[in-house]
Amino acid sequence: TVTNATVVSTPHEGNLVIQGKHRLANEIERIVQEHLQYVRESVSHGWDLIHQEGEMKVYRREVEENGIVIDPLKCFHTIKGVTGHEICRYFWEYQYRMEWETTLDSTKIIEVLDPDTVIFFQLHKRVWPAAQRDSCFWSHIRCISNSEEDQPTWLVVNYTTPHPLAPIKSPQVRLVANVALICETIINEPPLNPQDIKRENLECKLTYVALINPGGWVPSVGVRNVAKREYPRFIKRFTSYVVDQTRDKPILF
Ligand code: 16C
Repeated sequence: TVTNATVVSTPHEGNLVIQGKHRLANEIERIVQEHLQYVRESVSHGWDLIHQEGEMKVYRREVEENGIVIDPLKCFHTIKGVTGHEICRYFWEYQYRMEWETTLDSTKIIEVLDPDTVIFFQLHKRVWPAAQRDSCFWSHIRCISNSEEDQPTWLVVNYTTPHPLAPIKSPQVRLVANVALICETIINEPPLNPQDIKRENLECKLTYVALINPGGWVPSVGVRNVAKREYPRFIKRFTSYVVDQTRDKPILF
């Protein structure tokens, strides 16, 4: 029996699955919309370009709250040979995470809310002399169709949530994350027949935003140095990982 007011039907292996609206559906909707707005805001005053390499540009805004660094970060990149769906899929899927994530000790899924939404519990590498951080967040992948002709926009949002299976245990400190990866696919010199699109015709425009609150005091200079080094390293490593993984596979539009 479906008791919730709103139900959606999704095809799964040829059957229709009726899903009730889960407890986080409204929050997810709100946060996804916020990111879609935020991604359109340009980086102007207050944003510093902290790293530039080829097509990649990483910006941050220095912000502190009660003496704790919570600098928002925005990264733009263009990657040849992959689609936005591929980039988002590899970022969202649990099975690939430890192959590209270098700042984690562990990751696990503690709940599946629907086919596109799971809850992760992660243990981050310790940055000396600060206490080790962990995180618990819902992770949602979504495809947004703009029009019949255009390629859809894909996005993944990772957003902190409490969970009974992930109690906060000292000495770990729980960080607060609000991260989004938003990708558009561009088809260059499109062949007349869409079936003939090759990887060389593809380009993915990626925007990555991270709003991280370390959840407790950490020396600001240290955090800013780690962030300046680690975000560009993550973007480079993760995107080349996806390029390598998909090179000889059929294109996932
Ligand atoms: O978005 C990324 N990864 C996703 C899947 O894991 C997910 C992650 C969200 C949490 C990101 C917070 C990372 C802070 C961890 C601090 C440990 C850094 C260890 C470095 C050791 C060499 O969305 C990709 C995330 C890429 C993270 C780059 C690191 C940024 C450091 C920012 C400083 C935060 C405070 C540190 C407190 C000690």
